[in-house]
Amino acid sequence: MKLEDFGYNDKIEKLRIDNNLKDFEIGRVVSEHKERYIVKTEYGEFEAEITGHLRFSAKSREDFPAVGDWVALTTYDSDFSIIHKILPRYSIIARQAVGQVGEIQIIATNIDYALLVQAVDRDFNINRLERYLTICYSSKVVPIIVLTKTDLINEHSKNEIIECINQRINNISVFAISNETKEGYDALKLIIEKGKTFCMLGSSGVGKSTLLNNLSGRTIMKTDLISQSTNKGRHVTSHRELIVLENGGILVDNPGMREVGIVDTAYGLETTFDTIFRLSQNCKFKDCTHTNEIGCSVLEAIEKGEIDKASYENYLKMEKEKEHFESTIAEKRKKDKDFGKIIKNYKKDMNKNKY
Ligand SMILES: Nc1nc2c(ncn2[C@@H]2O[C@H](COP(=O)(O)OP(=O)(O)OP(=O)(O)O)[C@@H](O)[C@H]2O)c(=O)[nH]1
Ligand SMILES: [Mg+2]
Ligand SMILES: [Zn+2]
Repeated sequence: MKLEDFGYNDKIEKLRIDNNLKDFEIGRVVSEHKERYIVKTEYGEFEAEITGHLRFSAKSREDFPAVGDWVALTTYDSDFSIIHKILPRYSIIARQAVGQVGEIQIIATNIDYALLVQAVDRDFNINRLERYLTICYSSKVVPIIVLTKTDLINEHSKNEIIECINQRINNISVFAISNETKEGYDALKLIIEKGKTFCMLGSSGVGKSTLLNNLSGRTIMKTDLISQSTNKGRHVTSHRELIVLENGGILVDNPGMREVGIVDTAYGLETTFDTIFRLSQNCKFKDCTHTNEIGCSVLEAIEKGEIDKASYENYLKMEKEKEHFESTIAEKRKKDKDFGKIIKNYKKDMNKNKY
């Protein structure tokens, strides 16, 4: 396969030249298993590890390769390779790492479009959808909503869900499909362009892998039912994987997510809740929290029924979460800095004592 088949283009070639990486081979990380990576190059698939230098100079998770990355590597005969450098990413989909306060987890990089997959049966949740949207907007990734399992409900219920989305979310394409009957597939296939990378995000069991298998014409990912009795989200897909589809589109499958903690860079919330942000320009106080202030344009709009109250509440929750995340990160950085100072002073003292 050619690199172009995996999404390589002039922009990435320019990055390679600008970063003086002409002497290396170029490949794309298609999956990751605990610091071992599978990288596809023009010459095939290679298992890869990173150089010691990359590992020791890494300050955070973001400095390690992730699925979707373009990397400069040296390949060896035995299908083995060493990654020397990660090319600059044009988009990063990230969330808060589960159970690690103040840590970021990269879901995938260099993604053009995110398919936000929700099943129309028990999974559909508009608040969660706004959460995914925020992640997309702060990642500079274009969101597309995909509702699955339409075979399980009637036309009326389906339209109700679409109406519910339209009331709270603007300007985003919504596709309703069934992986069973293939209803809606033709329309969805039209947007899966050759050379563009799509990433599927959603809870466990909504049909992401089934969709990927159907679109690829092969059984690449294992799929399974979630236990009906315990409703436990057994993570059927256990790792991320990037796959080239029959029609040339590139699709990343992910394990289902239970928690979607935002790591916002302001832009995400501003775009998802653009009406609230627009109104907040007119609030009497510059630092208005839109919760109890006099002269708050947001609260006035809610009063008049111009903003959906549930959407506003969801916004407040995420805004709080964002602030908490930012203050945790700031605290961490300060601690690291203080610790760095202690080490530096210690070294200084050691040197003083030497002479
Ligand atoms: N009725 C119906 N069942 C579906 C549909 N799509 C998927 N399923 C079933 O739902 C179950 C879960 O599908 P998967 O494709 O494994 O779900 P997933 O989103 O990949 O789940 P994780 O890998 O755990 O994140 C399987 O038993 C599928 O056959 C659909 O459109 N309609
Ligand atoms: Mg899956
Ligand atoms: Zn206000």
